[in-house]
Amino acid sequence: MQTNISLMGKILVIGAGGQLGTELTKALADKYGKDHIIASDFQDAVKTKFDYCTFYALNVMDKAALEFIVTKEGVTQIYHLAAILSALGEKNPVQAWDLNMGGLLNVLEVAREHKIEKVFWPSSIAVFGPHSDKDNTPQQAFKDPNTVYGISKLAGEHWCEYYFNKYGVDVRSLRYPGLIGYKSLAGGGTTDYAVDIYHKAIKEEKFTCFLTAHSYLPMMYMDDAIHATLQLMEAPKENISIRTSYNVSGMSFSPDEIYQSLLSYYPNFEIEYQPDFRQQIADGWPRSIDDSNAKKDWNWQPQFDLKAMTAAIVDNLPQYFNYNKNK
Ligand code: AKB
Repeated sequence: MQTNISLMGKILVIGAGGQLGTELTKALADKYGKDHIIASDFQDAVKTKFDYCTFYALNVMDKAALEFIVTKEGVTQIYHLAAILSALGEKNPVQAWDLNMGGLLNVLEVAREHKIEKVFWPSSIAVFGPHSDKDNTPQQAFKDPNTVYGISKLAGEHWCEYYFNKYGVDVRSLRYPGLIGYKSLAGGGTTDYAVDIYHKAIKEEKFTCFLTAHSYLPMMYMDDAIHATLQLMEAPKENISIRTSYNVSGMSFSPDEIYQSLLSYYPNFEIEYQPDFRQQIADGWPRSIDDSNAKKDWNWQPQFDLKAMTAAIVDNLPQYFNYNKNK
Protein backbone atom coordinates (compact mmCIF):
# COMPACT_ATOMS: atom_id res chain seq x y z
CA MET A 1 0.00 0.00 0.00
CA GLN A 2 1.33 3.43 -0.91
CA THR A 3 1.18 5.98 1.88
CA ASN A 4 1.76 9.69 1.78
CA ILE A 5 5.42 10.31 2.29
CA SER A 6 5.99 12.75 5.13
CA LEU A 7 8.51 14.64 3.00
CA MET A 8 8.22 16.42 -0.30
CA GLY A 9 11.67 15.25 -1.28
CA LYS A 10 13.28 11.93 -2.08
CA ILE A 11 14.92 8.95 -0.43
CA LEU A 12 18.42 8.01 -1.58
CA VAL A 13 19.43 4.37 -1.01
CA ILE A 14 23.21 3.85 -1.05
CA GLY A 15 24.32 0.26 -1.67
CA ALA A 16 20.93 -0.54 -3.20
CA GLY A 17 22.24 -3.49 -5.21
CA GLY A 18 23.16 -5.62 -2.19
CA GLN A 19 21.17 -8.34 -0.43
CA LEU A 20 19.23 -5.94 1.82
CA GLY A 21 19.20 -3.00 -0.60
CA THR A 22 17.56 -4.97 -3.40
CA GLU A 23 14.49 -5.67 -1.28
CA LEU A 24 14.46 -2.52 0.86
CA THR A 25 14.60 -0.20 -2.17
CA LYS A 26 11.62 -1.97 -3.71
CA ALA A 27 9.72 -1.85 -0.42
CA LEU A 28 10.41 1.89 -0.13
CA ALA A 29 9.21 2.42 -3.71
CA ASP A 30 6.04 0.42 -2.99
CA LYS A 31 5.40 2.38 0.18
CA TYR A 32 6.26 5.92 -0.86
CA GLY A 33 5.98 5.84 -4.65
CA LYS A 34 8.78 5.11 -7.13
CA ASP A 35 9.23 8.79 -8.01
CA HIS A 36 10.41 9.38 -4.46
CA ILE A 37 13.16 6.75 -4.57
CA ILE A 38 16.70 6.99 -5.92
CA ALA A 39 18.78 3.82 -5.97
CA SER A 40 22.56 4.00 -6.03
CA ASP A 41 25.37 1.49 -5.97
CA PHE A 42 29.08 1.52 -6.77
CA GLN A 43 28.42 -1.24 -9.32
CA ASP A 44 26.79 0.28 -12.37
CA ALA A 45 25.89 -3.26 -13.51
CA VAL A 46 23.17 -3.60 -10.83
CA LYS A 47 21.12 -0.80 -12.40
CA THR A 48 19.09 -3.44 -14.27
CA LYS A 49 17.47 -4.24 -10.89
CA PHE A 50 16.13 -0.69 -10.71
CA ASP A 51 14.17 -0.18 -13.90
CA TYR A 52 11.34 1.17 -11.71
CA CYS A 53 13.24 4.18 -10.27
CA THR A 54 16.13 6.58 -10.86
CA PHE A 55 19.56 4.98 -10.51
CA TYR A 56 23.06 6.48 -10.03
CA ALA A 57 26.43 4.75 -9.94
CA LEU A 58 27.86 6.12 -6.69
CA ASN A 59 30.93 5.32 -4.65
CA VAL A 60 30.03 6.57 -1.16
CA MET A 61 33.71 7.43 -0.58
CA ASP A 62 33.24 10.22 -3.13
CA LYS A 63 31.61 12.91 -0.99
CA ALA A 64 31.32 15.40 -3.84
CA ALA A 65 29.41 12.87 -5.96
CA LEU A 66 27.10 12.15 -3.02
CA GLU A 67 26.46 15.87 -2.52
CA PHE A 68 25.77 16.30 -6.23
CA ILE A 69 22.98 13.70 -6.11
CA VAL A 70 21.54 15.07 -2.86
CA THR A 71 21.37 18.61 -4.27
CA LYS A 72 20.28 17.75 -7.80
CA GLU A 73 17.53 15.36 -6.71
CA GLY A 74 16.35 17.19 -3.59
CA VAL A 75 17.12 14.22 -1.32
CA THR A 76 15.64 14.47 2.18
CA GLN A 77 16.29 10.95 3.53
CA ILE A 78 19.29 8.64 3.12
CA TYR A 79 19.46 4.88 3.68
CA HIS A 80 23.17 4.08 3.72
CA LEU A 81 23.61 0.32 3.30
CA ALA A 82 27.02 0.02 1.62
CA ALA A 83 29.52 -1.98 3.71
CA ILE A 84 32.05 -4.79 3.62
CA LEU A 85 30.69 -7.62 5.82
CA SER A 86 32.39 -9.76 8.46
CA ALA A 87 34.06 -12.56 6.49
CA LEU A 88 35.22 -10.46 3.55
CA GLY A 89 36.37 -7.76 5.96
CA GLU A 90 38.81 -10.19 7.59
CA LYS A 91 40.46 -10.67 4.21
CA ASN A 92 40.78 -6.92 3.61
CA PRO A 93 40.78 -5.28 7.07
CA VAL A 94 42.07 -1.83 6.09
CA GLN A 95 39.81 -1.60 3.05
CA ALA A 96 36.83 -2.69 5.18
CA TRP A 97 37.60 -0.06 7.81
CA ASP A 98 38.06 2.67 5.17
CA LEU A 99 34.78 1.91 3.42
CA ASN A 100 32.67 1.19 6.49
CA MET A 101 33.87 4.25 8.44
CA GLY A 102 34.67 6.65 5.60
CA GLY A 103 31.34 5.97 3.90
CA LEU A 104 29.37 6.53 7.09
CA LEU A 105 31.21 9.75 7.93
CA ASN A 106 30.56 11.10 4.42
CA VAL A 107 26.85 10.35 4.82
CA LEU A 108 26.67 11.89 8.30
CA GLU A 109 28.52 15.01 7.16
CA VAL A 110 26.29 15.42 4.10
CA ALA A 111 23.25 14.86 6.34
CA ARG A 112 24.46 17.61 8.69
CA GLU A 113 25.41 20.08 5.96
CA HIS A 114 22.30 19.54 3.82
CA LYS A 115 19.86 19.21 6.72
CA ILE A 116 18.75 15.72 5.68
CA GLU A 117 15.57 14.85 7.61
CA LYS A 118 16.36 11.20 8.42
CA VAL A 119 19.21 8.75 7.93
CA PHE A 120 19.08 4.96 8.24
CA TRP A 121 22.30 3.03 8.83
CA PRO A 122 22.51 -0.70 9.57
CA SER A 123 24.57 -2.04 12.44
CA SER A 124 24.93 -5.74 13.25
CA ILE A 125 25.13 -8.41 15.94
CA ALA A 126 28.84 -8.27 15.03
CA VAL A 127 29.22 -5.42 17.57
CA PHE A 128 29.19 -8.16 20.22
CA GLY A 129 32.24 -10.32 20.84
CA PRO A 130 33.67 -13.33 22.67
CA HIS A 131 33.04 -11.86 26.14
CA SER A 132 29.53 -10.56 25.47
CA ASP A 133 26.58 -12.43 26.98
CA LYS A 134 25.72 -15.19 24.51
CA ASP A 135 22.06 -15.83 25.28
CA ASN A 136 19.34 -13.21 25.11
CA THR A 137 22.15 -10.67 24.73
CA PRO A 138 20.98 -7.35 26.21
CA GLN A 139 21.02 -4.04 24.38
CA GLN A 140 23.77 -2.71 26.66
CA ALA A 141 25.81 -5.92 26.94
CA PHE A 142 29.60 -5.68 27.17
CA LYS A 143 31.01 -5.48 23.63
CA ASP A 144 34.41 -6.65 22.44
CA PRO A 145 34.02 -7.18 18.67
CA ASN A 146 36.85 -9.21 17.20
CA THR A 147 36.30 -8.58 13.49
CA VAL A 148 37.11 -5.37 11.66
CA TYR A 149 33.48 -5.32 10.52
CA GLY A 150 32.26 -5.51 14.14
CA ILE A 151 34.73 -2.86 15.25
CA SER A 152 33.58 -0.56 12.45
CA LYS A 153 29.90 -1.15 13.33
CA LEU A 154 30.49 -0.41 17.01
CA ALA A 155 32.44 2.76 16.20
CA GLY A 156 29.77 3.68 13.64
CA GLU A 157 27.00 3.33 16.22
CA HIS A 158 28.78 5.86 18.41
CA TRP A 159 29.29 8.22 15.46
CA CYS A 160 25.55 8.05 14.80
CA GLU A 161 24.78 8.88 18.41
CA TYR A 162 27.36 11.69 18.31
CA TYR A 163 25.80 13.29 15.21
CA PHE A 164 22.37 13.07 16.82
CA ASN A 165 23.50 14.59 20.14
CA LYS A 166 25.80 17.22 18.71
CA TYR A 167 24.09 18.23 15.45
CA GLY A 168 20.55 16.88 15.76
CA VAL A 169 20.94 14.55 12.74
CA ASP A 170 18.00 12.12 13.04
CA VAL A 171 19.95 8.95 12.33
CA ARG A 172 18.35 5.62 13.23
CA SER A 173 19.85 2.15 13.24
CA LEU A 174 19.21 -1.58 13.76
CA ARG A 175 21.64 -4.30 14.78
CA TYR A 176 20.60 -6.83 12.15
CA PRO A 177 21.14 -10.51 12.76
CA GLY A 178 21.91 -12.71 9.73
CA LEU A 179 19.41 -11.77 7.01
CA ILE A 180 17.86 -14.48 4.85
CA GLY A 181 15.84 -13.84 1.72
CA TYR A 182 15.32 -15.52 -1.63
CA LYS A 183 15.52 -12.51 -3.94
CA SER A 184 19.27 -12.07 -3.92
CA LEU A 185 22.39 -13.90 -2.81
CA ALA A 186 24.29 -12.85 0.29
CA GLY A 187 27.93 -11.84 -0.01
CA GLY A 188 30.88 -11.69 2.36
CA GLY A 189 29.09 -12.52 5.62
CA THR A 190 29.40 -15.25 8.25
CA THR A 191 25.65 -15.94 8.24
CA ASP A 192 25.57 -16.39 4.43
CA TYR A 193 25.47 -20.18 4.74
CA ALA A 194 21.80 -19.84 5.75
CA VAL A 195 21.02 -18.29 2.34
CA ASP A 196 23.24 -20.61 0.29
CA ILE A 197 21.81 -23.78 1.87
CA TYR A 198 18.38 -23.11 0.31
CA HIS A 199 19.85 -22.86 -3.17
CA LYS A 200 21.71 -26.15 -2.77
CA ALA A 201 18.67 -27.97 -1.34
CA ILE A 202 16.41 -26.76 -4.12
CA LYS A 203 18.96 -27.67 -6.79
CA GLU A 204 19.28 -31.04 -5.03
CA GLU A 205 23.02 -30.65 -4.58
CA LYS A 206 25.06 -31.54 -1.52
CA PHE A 207 25.78 -28.58 0.76
CA THR A 208 29.16 -27.99 2.37
CA CYS A 209 28.69 -25.84 5.46
CA PHE A 210 31.54 -23.61 6.65
CA LEU A 211 30.21 -23.66 10.25
CA THR A 212 29.80 -26.65 12.58
CA ALA A 213 26.41 -28.35 12.90
CA HIS A 214 25.54 -26.75 16.22
CA SER A 215 26.70 -23.14 15.72
CA TYR A 216 23.64 -21.29 16.92
CA LEU A 217 23.21 -17.73 15.57
CA PRO A 218 20.50 -15.03 15.51
CA MET A 219 18.84 -14.76 12.09
CA MET A 220 15.91 -12.92 10.49
CA TYR A 221 13.76 -13.47 7.41
CA MET A 222 14.05 -10.58 4.97
CA ASP A 223 10.35 -9.65 5.20
CA ASP A 224 10.80 -9.11 8.94
CA ALA A 225 13.97 -7.09 8.36
CA ILE A 226 12.18 -4.80 5.89
CA HIS A 227 9.24 -4.48 8.23
CA ALA A 228 11.51 -3.59 11.20
CA THR A 229 13.37 -0.99 9.14
CA LEU A 230 10.23 0.75 7.88
CA GLN A 231 8.69 0.66 11.36
CA LEU A 232 11.77 2.21 12.94
CA MET A 233 11.96 4.94 10.30
CA GLU A 234 8.26 5.77 10.63
CA ALA A 235 8.29 5.89 14.44
CA PRO A 236 7.79 9.30 16.02
CA LYS A 237 11.14 10.90 16.83
CA GLU A 238 10.33 11.12 20.53
CA ASN A 239 9.89 7.31 20.70
CA ILE A 240 13.47 6.65 19.61
CA SER A 241 15.30 6.23 22.92
CA ILE A 242 18.36 4.50 21.45
CA ARG A 243 20.58 6.52 19.15
CA THR A 244 23.39 4.00 18.81
CA SER A 245 21.49 1.04 17.33
CA TYR A 246 18.57 -1.18 18.39
CA ASN A 247 18.89 -4.90 19.08
CA VAL A 248 16.33 -6.71 16.91
CA SER A 249 15.57 -10.40 17.00
CA GLY A 250 13.83 -12.75 14.59
CA MET A 251 14.80 -16.36 15.31
CA SER A 252 17.89 -18.38 16.21
CA PHE A 253 18.97 -21.71 14.74
CA SER A 254 21.98 -23.87 13.95
CA PRO A 255 23.06 -25.32 10.57
CA ASP A 256 21.67 -28.68 11.70
CA GLU A 257 18.26 -27.15 12.46
CA ILE A 258 17.94 -25.39 9.10
CA TYR A 259 19.08 -28.64 7.43
CA GLN A 260 16.37 -30.57 9.32
CA SER A 261 13.77 -27.98 8.25
CA LEU A 262 14.74 -28.59 4.61
CA LEU A 263 14.67 -32.39 4.89
CA SER A 264 10.89 -32.38 5.06
CA TYR A 265 10.84 -30.83 1.56
CA TYR A 266 13.96 -32.51 0.16
CA PRO A 267 14.39 -35.88 1.95
CA ASN A 268 17.56 -36.75 -0.01
CA PHE A 269 19.30 -33.47 0.74
CA GLU A 270 22.82 -34.00 2.11
CA ILE A 271 25.07 -31.77 4.18
CA GLU A 272 28.71 -31.99 5.25
CA TYR A 273 30.58 -29.75 7.66
CA GLN A 274 33.92 -28.16 6.87
CA PRO A 275 34.34 -25.27 9.31
CA ASP A 276 36.79 -22.59 8.19
CA PHE A 277 37.92 -19.18 9.55
CA ARG A 278 34.27 -18.08 9.76
CA GLN A 279 33.71 -20.50 12.64
CA GLN A 280 35.77 -18.28 14.93
CA ILE A 281 33.71 -15.25 13.93
CA ALA A 282 30.46 -17.13 14.63
CA ASP A 283 31.79 -18.36 17.99
CA GLY A 284 32.25 -14.74 19.08
CA TRP A 285 28.66 -13.74 18.31
CA PRO A 286 25.49 -14.10 20.42
CA ARG A 287 23.23 -17.12 20.14
CA SER A 288 20.11 -15.04 20.73
CA ILE A 289 19.20 -11.38 21.20
CA ASP A 290 17.05 -9.45 23.66
CA ASP A 291 15.10 -6.86 21.67
CA SER A 292 12.79 -5.56 24.39
CA ASN A 293 13.74 -1.91 23.69
CA ALA A 294 12.58 -2.21 20.07
CA LYS A 295 9.36 -3.85 21.24
CA LYS A 296 8.75 -1.12 23.78
CA ASP A 297 9.75 1.92 21.70
CA TRP A 298 8.20 1.13 18.30
CA ASN A 299 6.18 -2.06 18.76
CA TRP A 300 8.58 -4.42 17.03
CA GLN A 301 7.23 -7.95 16.60
CA PRO A 302 8.79 -10.50 14.21
CA GLN A 303 6.43 -12.68 12.14
CA PHE A 304 8.66 -15.49 10.87
CA ASP A 305 10.18 -18.47 12.67
CA LEU A 306 12.38 -21.08 10.95
CA LYS A 307 9.43 -23.21 9.81
CA ALA A 308 7.54 -20.28 8.28
CA MET A 309 10.70 -18.92 6.64
CA THR A 310 11.60 -22.27 5.07
CA ALA A 311 8.07 -22.68 3.76
CA ALA A 312 8.15 -19.18 2.21
CA ILE A 313 11.56 -19.67 0.62
CA VAL A 314 10.88 -23.17 -0.74
CA ASP A 315 7.68 -21.79 -2.23
CA ASN A 316 9.26 -18.81 -3.95
CA LEU A 317 12.95 -19.36 -4.62
CA PRO A 318 12.75 -21.99 -7.42
CA GLN A 319 10.62 -19.76 -9.61
CA TYR A 320 12.54 -16.61 -8.72
CA PHE A 321 15.87 -18.14 -9.75
CA ASN A 322 14.35 -20.29 -12.46
CA TYR A 323 15.36 -23.56 -10.79
CA ASN A 324 13.41 -26.66 -11.65
CA LYS A 325 12.29 -28.04 -8.28
CA ASN A 326 11.42 -31.49 -9.62
CA LYS A 327 14.32 -32.05 -11.96
C1 AKB B 1 27.61 -11.03 8.45
O1 AKB B 1 27.50 -12.25 8.59
O2 AKB B 1 28.68 -10.42 8.39
C2 AKB B 1 26.33 -10.21 8.42
C3 AKB B 1 25.97 -9.68 9.76
C4 AKB B 1 25.49 -10.60 10.81
O3 AKB B 1 26.07 -8.51 9.98
N1 AKB B 1 25.26 -10.99 7.88
